[in-house]
Order: sequence, then structure tokens, then C-alpha cells
Amino acid sequence: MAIAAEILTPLSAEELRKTDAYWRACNYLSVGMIYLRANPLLREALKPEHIKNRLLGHWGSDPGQSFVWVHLNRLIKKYDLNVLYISGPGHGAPATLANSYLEGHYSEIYPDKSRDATGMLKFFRQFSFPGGIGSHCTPETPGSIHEGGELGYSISHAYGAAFDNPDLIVTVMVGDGEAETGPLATSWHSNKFLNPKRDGAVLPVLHLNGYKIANPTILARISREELEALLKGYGHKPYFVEGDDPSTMHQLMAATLEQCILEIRSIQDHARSTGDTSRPRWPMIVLRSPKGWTGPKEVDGHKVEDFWRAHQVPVLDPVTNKKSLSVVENWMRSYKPEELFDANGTLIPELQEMAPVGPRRISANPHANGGFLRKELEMPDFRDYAVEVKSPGTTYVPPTDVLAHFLAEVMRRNMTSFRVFGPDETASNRLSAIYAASKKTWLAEYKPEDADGGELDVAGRVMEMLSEHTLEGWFEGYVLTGRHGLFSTYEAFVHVIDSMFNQHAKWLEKSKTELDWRAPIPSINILITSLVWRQDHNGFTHQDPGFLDVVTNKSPAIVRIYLPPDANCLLSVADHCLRSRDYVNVIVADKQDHLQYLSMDDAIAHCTKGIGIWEWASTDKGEDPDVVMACAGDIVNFHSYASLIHKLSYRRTNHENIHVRGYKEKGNINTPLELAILNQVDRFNLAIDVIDRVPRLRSIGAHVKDGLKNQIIDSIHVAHAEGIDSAEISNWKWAK
Ligand SMILES: Cc1ncc(C[n+]2csc(CCOP(=O)(O)OP(=O)(O)O)c2C)c(N)n1
Ligand SMILES: [Mg+2]
Repeated sequence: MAIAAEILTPLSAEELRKTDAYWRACNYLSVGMIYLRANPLLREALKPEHIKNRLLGHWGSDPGQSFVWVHLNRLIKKYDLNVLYISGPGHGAPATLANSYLEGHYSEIYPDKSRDATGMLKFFRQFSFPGGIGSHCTPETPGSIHEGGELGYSISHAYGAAFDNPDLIVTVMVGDGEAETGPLATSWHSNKFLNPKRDGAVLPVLHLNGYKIANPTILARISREELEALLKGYGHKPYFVEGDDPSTMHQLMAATLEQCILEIRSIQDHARSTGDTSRPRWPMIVLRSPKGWTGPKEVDGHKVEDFWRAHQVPVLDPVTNKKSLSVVENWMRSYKPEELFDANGTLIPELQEMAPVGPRRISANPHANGGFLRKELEMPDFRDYAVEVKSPGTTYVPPTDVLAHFLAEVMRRNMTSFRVFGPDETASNRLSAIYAASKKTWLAEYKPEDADGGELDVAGRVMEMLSEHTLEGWFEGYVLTGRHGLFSTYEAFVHVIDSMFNQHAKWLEKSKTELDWRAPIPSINILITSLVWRQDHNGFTHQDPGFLDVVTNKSPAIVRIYLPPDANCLLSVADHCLRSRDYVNVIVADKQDHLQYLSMDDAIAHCTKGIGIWEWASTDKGEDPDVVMACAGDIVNFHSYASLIHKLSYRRTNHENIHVRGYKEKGNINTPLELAILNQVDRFNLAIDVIDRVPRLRSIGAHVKDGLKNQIIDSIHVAHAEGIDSAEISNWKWAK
């Protein structure tokens, strides 16, 4: 798309001069962060001792990111906009940090990084420095909810932030390298889930600076026609801002950004005044500008600006090489710091005025510290959803179905701050009861047959798309901005988001344990279901309980794993998790019919203790027991891989007497008992284990053991002959 000629120069000469000056200040600070440990304002000639000994950080992404930020500032002021900024290439943190510092918010949070020469120097020195801050948009960065260390999640985080925030415009800078990742590629489809009436807007800016670390990017090396078709195919209306001459680019960006903001407003006004929520074609921007824009054009005969060599530190040896030192000095002086900062080293007043004030500053947007906006969920009493358990182990119930009725009521009571996420599996996971409270968000095309059980609705609050990445990203964006939810997913495929879990856990760890100024946010609640032990029709590919191993690598300060043994325990656990803050809670609960053990009162007591002795299942009567059978999860055993229990218990007294049975990577299309037998977690093998391990049973138990082995053989015969377990097994009940 091109902008009409008459609005191509929206900036007056004065505005243009000041806009460019503000941008120069951003770029000056970005370079200063990477290079300087003294002489922050270049008041004297640059000397080797002013340069950091180790040069770390990323320059290439910074000027383009600051360019967008500076232009957002103008429109925030003009239209009183509420803008959150997400930096996809979070390694371009110097841009975010520089803007946060120039807006004054950085100094409000970290008063020693004051708005003067002394503070500026501390601000420079700490960057990517031992004992200081990281080189990405880490939790320490005011205004950031997205570190961008691991690339790919910027757009999904942006949409998560925009859901149920009708006033918010989330501007998300997408790296053209980042755009090659799977998670980012699929996340463009998020626009089919954004309701213009009740949600905010997302304005993606594809940062087509042409390069990644050491390669060109694909999107920068396909024709303009192909790129435009791709973005249109994703449902956007792309506007192109292309060039390298700052004055021309300022005018073009000012005009284009304004056009986009006005279009967003008109889409929203239309939907909100007429109720028409047909899917709009949301605008987006493609910013094609040089990587390392305004930096050194060439270093030692190698092209740098507008090439991948601009990605990190363009000049590597200024401490030891005089020529390099002068390249850095000339580069920094090209921004004319003496025109930007006063005698104290403070940004001059006419430039300070360019930024919005208070919470309208992007760096101080309240949504970027979402815990402050968090409202408690209004919760029904989970006990009202209890399953009646007259005696333990005699009734069969699908636990997730019980949970669904409770979640439906949580949804009904929190229709602007609670969402449920699932990759096309809400029904499969037996959570369909939620649809009675709210259906599935869907703004793409409808067909008449959808009315027959499709459960689709433009105003739905159940988020279903077949991308675990996008769902997890939405959910993270949603909780990072203070709202609540639950993500249900098949156990085997939760691994798809292993590394997103890692990244979110790292974010939480820092925010929770080190940053007092970040308010606690609602927890990420992951319900893992369709479990390893009951993949009766899917088989081996659907059997993988290993996510728990990933989770236990993280600090107990921020992760919790729950293995509720029955439906009442699941209700108690879910209530607890939904009320918690600053955790990733992983709940493992099955959708198949399972024996119920505990009444609601007993379940609450059990969950409160976390571990318990079940009297009705015990025979020790206060004597020293020969053996203690312990279990965690939906089977009388350990739900997951045995090594996890050994990892967690190896320093416990008597560890050498702890023997664990769990999943041993053996499975196919099996009956439940056959699968248990293959992994030696079945009743027969457990009894054999006891005989083998209790010394006094070893010889007297030989006949029993032989009989148990026969039962194993018989059970496998039944499974292979009939395709199901015998009724005696599948309807088994606990008998006193
Ligand atoms: C998932 C992932 N893979 C690889 C990396 C390593 N990495 C860091 S920056 C980068 C290039 C990013 O290029 P782009 O998105 O175009 O950002 P730019 O610096 O050009 O703005 C890569 C590959 C990463 N951070 N995350
Ligand atoms: Mg790039």
C-alpha cells in the first residue's frame, strides 16, 4: 500500500528536526551502552580507557526499533493513545532501554541511573556487563513484557496482551529473521481471533532490515510482490515504509503510522457502533531500512551498515586499534550529543517534550507491569462440583469432565478476564462443558453446518487453534498483562512448548525473586491430559510424560507439579492454582473414566497436606511395615519416568530402598492393562516386586510369584484375542 501524496509530509520542518534529534539521542545512547565505561557525553576526546574491555550487545536492530518508537510517541500525544510496545528481536534492547531512559521512567525505577551525566554513565556501564543487566529486553527492562531472547513469540504475546483490552494498541516489532521461525510464522493467524469490538488492536511492524546474525533473511530476498501477497494472505493490509534517508523516512513513517492508527480506530469505531464484528483487514507496516542504520558504513574494508556485519558490535577493537577508536568516536559524534543533552547531561527540554507523559509513556505503560492491573478472579465454590464418593475405589468418573463444569462457572463469573486455551482438544479432553459458558472464538468464515455442534462464536472465550506455540504465547501475553487462564493440552505434545515454558519460567524467576517493582502476575496453569497410560487408540507417538522432567529443572520458587489422583482432588488443585500468582502450575489429570477415592473433605485434606497415608488402603495397623507402596498420579505407581523420582529423592534418607516404576517407553496400540504390563507398572508386576524385595517373602512367595506370572500371560492373551481387558480388570473395584 502507498500513502496518498498529500499526507506524505505530515511533519513541519520543526517537528522533523526535533523528531530526528530525539532519534539521534536514542541511537547515541544505544551505542554508548555497547561501548562506554567513561566519558559518557564525549566531553573529551575518546580514549581507549573509556571503552569497555569486553564489547557485548547488539547494534543492528536498534536504530530501526527506536525509529518506530519515536514515531509512536508523536501519535500517542496527538491522539492520547494507550500503546504497549513489544520488541520481537529483544537483542535490540538498547533501543528499548534508551527510550525508557529518555522518557525518564528508567530513572524513576532505578534512581541511581539518573537523568544526568553520572546516571548516564552508570546506565551505560551496567549494560551487558557482569553484575549489571542482560543484553535483551529482560524483566529488568521497564516497559517490556517480552524478553525476545528466544525468537518467535512476539506476535502471539502481542495478541495475548490485546485480548480483552479494548483501549490498547500493541505495536509489535517483528524481526525478519524471527519471522522465519515456526512459532512466528503460525502466529500471523492470530488476527482471526481478535474481536474488534471487545479486544484491543495489534499493529505488527515487520522489521525488514535484511539480515539475521550472519545471513540475509528470506523475506528481504523475495520480491515485493511475493512479500505483499504473503502478508495479505495472512489477512493483513501491509503498508511499506522503505528507504534510508532519515528525513524522507521520518515523513513516510509519520504519515504511514498515522494512517494505520486512524484505520485501527475506524475499524474499532465501526465494530463498536454497529456491532458488526466481521473480520477486518488490520493494517501492518513493513519497515525496510538498513540493518545498523546510521552506523559505520564500512569497517576494515568490509561493508557494515545494511549488512549482517552490523548485527552485534560493528567495531571490535577500539581499545587496541587507534583507527577503530576514531571510527567509534566519529560514529558517536555524528549524533551530535552536545545538541541533545545539556550541561548536566540531561536531555534538553524541547526534546523531553517529544515524549508522552506519565503512564502514556510506552516505557511506563501499566500493561507492561500487568500485576498492578490484576483483579482477583471471582471464584465459585469448587466444593459445589464435588463427585460423591460413598466408599473409596468403587465409582468410575472422568476427572476432566468434572473439572469442566467448575471451569464453566469460573468463566461465567469472569467474562472479561479469564480465557481457556487448547489446540483443537477442548472437546477431546472432555472439557466441553465450558462451551455452555462461552464458545470458541472464531472470526474467520462460517458455514451453516457450524451451527451443528461447531460451538463457534465471534465473542467466544475459548481459544482454539492448532498451534501450541500460538496458544501458549497468547496465554503468556494475557497473564503478563494481569489476566487469568488455563491451557489444556495432550501430554505428549506439550513438549512442543518446552522451550516457551523455559523462557516464561526464567522471566518469572527474575521478576519474582529480584524485582520488587514488578507486581505478581496470575500463574500459567497448564492442564496436561490425554495421558500416557490411556492412549488406547493413538499408541506410541502419544505416550510421553517427560514434560515433568523439563518442569523440575526450574526453581521450586516458580514451578509446581500436581498429580491429583481423582476428580475431587483435581477440583481442589484447580481452585488453588487459579488463585495463585507467579507460578507455572502443571496439573496432570486424565479424561478417561477413573476410580474415585476421596470424598471432597478428604480430598481437601489430602491436597492441603500434599501427601497422605490412606488408612483404608493400608494394612500395617501401626506396625513397622514390610513395604510402603507409594503412588503419584492416575495410576498406582509413578505417572511419569522413574528417573524423575530418583532425581528428586536421591538425597533422602533410605534412598537405596526407594524403587520406582514408571513409564519405560514401551507401548503401542495396547489395552490399559497390557500397556501397564509392558512398563511393569501393573498389579502383577508390583506384587512380584514386593516379593523380590522383602527378604522374608523371597522364598515363601515363589508360588505366588509364579501364579502372578501366569496372570500376566493370560492378560496379554485376552488383550490380543479380544482387543479389550477382561471385565474383571476394567470394572475392578476396591474391596475391603
Ligand atoms: C529461536 C532462536 N533461534 C536462534 C536465535 C539466535 N539469534 C539471535 S539474534 C538472531 C538473528 C535475528 O535476526 P532478526 O530477527 O532479523 O533480528 P534483527 O537483529 O535483524 O532485528 C538469531 C538467529 C535466537 N535468539 N532464538
Ligand atoms: Mg533482521
